[in-house]
Order: sequence, then structure tokens, then C-alpha cells
Amino acid sequence: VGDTGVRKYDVIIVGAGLTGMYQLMLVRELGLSVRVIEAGSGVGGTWYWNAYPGARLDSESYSYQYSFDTDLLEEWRWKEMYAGQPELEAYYNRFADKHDLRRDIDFETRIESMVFDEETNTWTLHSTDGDLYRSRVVIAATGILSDPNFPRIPGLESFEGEWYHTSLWPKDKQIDFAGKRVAVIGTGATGVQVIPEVAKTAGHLTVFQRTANWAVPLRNRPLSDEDMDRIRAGYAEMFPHLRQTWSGFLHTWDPTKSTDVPVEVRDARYEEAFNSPGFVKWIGLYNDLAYDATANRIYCDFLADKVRERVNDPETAEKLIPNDHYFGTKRVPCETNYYETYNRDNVDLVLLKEDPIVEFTPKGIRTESGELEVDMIILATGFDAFTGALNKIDIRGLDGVSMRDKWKDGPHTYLGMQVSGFPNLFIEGGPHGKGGHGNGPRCSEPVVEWVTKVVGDIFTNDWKRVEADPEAEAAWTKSVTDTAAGTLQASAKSIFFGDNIPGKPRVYVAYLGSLPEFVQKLEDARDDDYRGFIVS
Ligand code: NA7
Repeated sequence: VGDTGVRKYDVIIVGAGLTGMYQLMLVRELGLSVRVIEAGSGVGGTWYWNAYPGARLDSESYSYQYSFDTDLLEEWRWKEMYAGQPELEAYYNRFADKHDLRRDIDFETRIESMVFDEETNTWTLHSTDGDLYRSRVVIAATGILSDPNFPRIPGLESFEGEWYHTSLWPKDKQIDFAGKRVAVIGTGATGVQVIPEVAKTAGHLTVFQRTANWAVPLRNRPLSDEDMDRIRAGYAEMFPHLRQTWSGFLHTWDPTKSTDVPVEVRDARYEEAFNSPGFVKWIGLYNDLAYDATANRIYCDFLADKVRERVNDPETAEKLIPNDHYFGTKRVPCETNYYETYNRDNVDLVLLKEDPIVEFTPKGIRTESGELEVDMIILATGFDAFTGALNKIDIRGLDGVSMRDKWKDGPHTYLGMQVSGFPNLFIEGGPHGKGGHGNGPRCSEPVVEWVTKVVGDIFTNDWKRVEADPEAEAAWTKSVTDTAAGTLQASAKSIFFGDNIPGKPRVYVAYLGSLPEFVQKLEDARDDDYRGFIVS
């Protein structure tokens, strides 16, 4: 392809979610030409796409906002302790408008391939509509949970009713469940949010559960003006504090071993946490829950009894209690009336391990035991997380090597930021970074700020290439996978190991160290003359 029609920039950012938007702001401040390419028709990434009823934060709203925009911190009044998707989408739209970001974003444009040219040291990006872009630097702000997972069950195209994936929820029409026979497949963080909402008006709801989850009550509430005054007064302390926590959450592990604490004290702590809002029930407790099977089992028993208290039918309650993994080894969903939903006359639960789905049919879903006719199917089946969005793009680096090939046994990165053989390509929020286990904005802001400094160095010094050194990459990749070995997380199937997706290699893809440690590693590498990178 000749140069005709190629749009050239210094920097191209893929994705206009919360990370891509901040990155756009900072690249602009460097005085470089920049374009953001976004598949959706609006900004907000996760909070644009996941518009299903019940979509909501599990992080406290005020901890999950841009920390640097002091005007917006004063202006924005969070309505709820845990904001719902409409409020979050409104927030990101306000941010985009305030900073006039849209003029540098191409919406409804999806990148399908990108190729590095070794002569000019530039990337050429191809969109599915045939648009061509070229830049020296590409920043993939493509998200950790952005590539929807569809169950590999035949026949969906033959289904004559309505069907939706929660993360591709229609934005142009109101979906009505009233009186309809609805099936929901999936009981992860998304499933437990959407199921109670559907049950409120559906004629009948059948939930298809593959794995029961250790879901805990969210305990959301509206925020009053007084709450907001108090919260705003705390911002100056809260944001620096959150940067020093394990993963950017307001809750943090207690290093005390639960087995060293008197039983009454421990049980009272569990009870208090259970009755409190948010993730305190996960990462605000004793940290031996993360590695000691005996400690974890005691907490599981406590939570199992809570399910039994809430679900009227004892058989249903037992079906909803996990029996194959420890608490916190999969992502812990936060719920509102999830367990009580199974007390409704219009709700049934099907266990897929006992009665697997064989196919979708024109009228509904056929399991081994027979056909269930439904009007609507909702897939709450999650994502090909961490690597899915990048592997969707055909990325060709030096010598035409494909990133998909390089990652066929699992991702290889240096600091989660770069891949050897793919110069000038920076990944924000992919595998091996902190975002997979943390509060999104808190983990993304320092990464965006670090990439901005590197991009500044590239253009100030007129460097041709910055790329990961293969040895540093191998060491980093090994350290990430090694730290997961021996943890309880390693005993479960999860997005953190990729084995929620059939055929995906089981390899640890998140980063288990703390947020400040991770940021320090980034800063040290740059300060130490780009240790672990090859600069030319
Ligand atoms: P999750 O947490 O990956 O949950 C997906 C759910 O869908 C989970 O219950 C899966 O069961 C189930 N699933 C996936 N594929 C199938 C098939 N083929 N058949 C039946 N059931 C299936 O994704 P979510 O969208 O709920 O949450 C994503 C993120 O949102 C989460 O990490 C938070 O950060 C917020 P499984 O457990 O794999 O057996």
C-alpha cells in the first residue's frame, strides 16, 4: 500500500476508555500529534460497553475517578457509594467534553492489524473499514476485560428470540424483560449483577450456572450532600494513600494471621466485614486467606452459612455454595439481593455440570435432559481477559513475527509494558501489569504517566526504537508466573490463569506484587538508563 490515504501521527492510542483518554491528554501536553482509535461510538471503554441492567462498580465511586483533575473532583457529585454504569458513562463523557478530547478520537473504528516497518521505524495500523494510520509510537489502551467470551455451543444463530452478551449490551434501545422467559448463562461478577435485575420483571428466569461463586453483599447506598462534602474534603489525603496500597483500593490486607486471633475476635471481624460495604470482605481481612487453605476454609464455612440463611430452599442453597474452589481464588463478585432472587417463584437454577447445554435451538436451549423454550438468552459469560483484545489484532513486529505466535504459550512481556521484537509499542492494562488485580484508575494513572515520560524521551532524543530486551522479558515473565505458584489462586480455574477460555494455555497473567512496588520497578528501569530495554 502506498502512502495515499495514510494518516500520520507521532502517537496512536488504541482505545478511548479511562486509560486511553488520560493518555491522550498527556501526549497532547508533550506537543505531539496524536490520534485515538476507538471501536465504540462513545468514550468510557468498559463503562461504555457494559450497559446491561445492574452494571455497577465494586470499588467506592470516589476512589475510582481521575485523581489529577481537581476541578472535576470538586464538580462531580457521586450519587451512590458504588456508581452504576449510567453514572460512570456520564462521568467519562463529562471528562471528554471538559478536555475537548473528542476532536482527537476516531470513533466506530476498529483496528484489525498493525505492522512495524523496519526501514522507517513506524507502525502502520489497518482498520476493518480500510483506514490506514501510521505513527512512530503505538499505545495499546485496549483494556483487560474487553474481548467478550462467547460459549462454544452450537446453534446460537438459529435461535429465533432475542439474545445479548452483557458486554455488548444494546445502547440504542431499551431491553424489556416483562413477562418474557429469559435464560442467563454465567454467574460471575456480571451474572450476579444482571440476574436480580432481570428477575424483577421477567415472566420466568432460568439461570445456567457452571461454577458457583463466592459472592458477597455490596451494600450500596446513596451518598448525601454531607457525605460528598466529607469525601471531597478527604481527596487530598485519599489519592496519595491509595497509590501506596496493595492495589489501589480503600481496603487493604491485614497482615495478622487469622489463625493467631481468638476465634471470637475473628468471627466478630468476619461478621462486621460481612455487614459493611464493598471489598472489605475480600481484601480488608487477614491476608492468610490468600495463601492458607485452613484459614480460607474457615471463612468459606462462614460465607456458606450466610448463603444458607438467605436462600429458603436448602437444596438450592447448596447449589449456590462453591464446592470446587477457595474464596478469592476467582474474582469475588459483589451482589445486591442475588441470593434472595432464588427465593422468587419465577426463578430456576440449572447446574451445567449436571445437565450441560448441548445446543441452542430456534426455540431455546437444549440441555442433556431436554429443551427449554425461552424468549431471550443473556450471555454473561465474561471475557478472554488480559490477552484477548491484543490477540484479536494481527500485530506484526520485527521480521514479520506475529504477536499471537509469540504468545501462543502465554504472554511474554517486560514489566507488562513491552514485548521484545515489537518496538515502540506500549501496552497499558494488558497481561503482567497491576491493573488485573486492582482499582482501574489507580493502577492506570501511574502507568500512563510513565509511558508519557518514555514517549517524551523518544521524541526529545529522536530515538528510533525502544523495545524490551529478550532476557529482561524472559526474567520478568518467569517472575510473574513464579509468584503465583503456591498461592491458593493457583488451585482454581480463573481469568488470572486464562483457563476460563477453552484452549487458552493455563499460565498466570496478572501481577501479584503491590501497586507501589510495580510503579517503583517501572521508575527504576527508566532511571537506570532504560534497564531491560534496548534503545536505538
Ligand atoms: P467472569 O467472572 O469470567 O464470569 C463468567 C461466567 O460465565 C462464569 O460464571 C463462567 O463460568 C461462565 N461461563 C463462561 N463460559 C461459559 C460457558 N461456555 N458455558 C457456561 N458458563 C460459562 O466474567 P464476568 O463478566 O462475570 O466478570 C468480568 C469482570 O467484571 C470481573 O473480573 C470484574 O472485574 C468485573 P466458570 O466460572 O468459568 O465456570
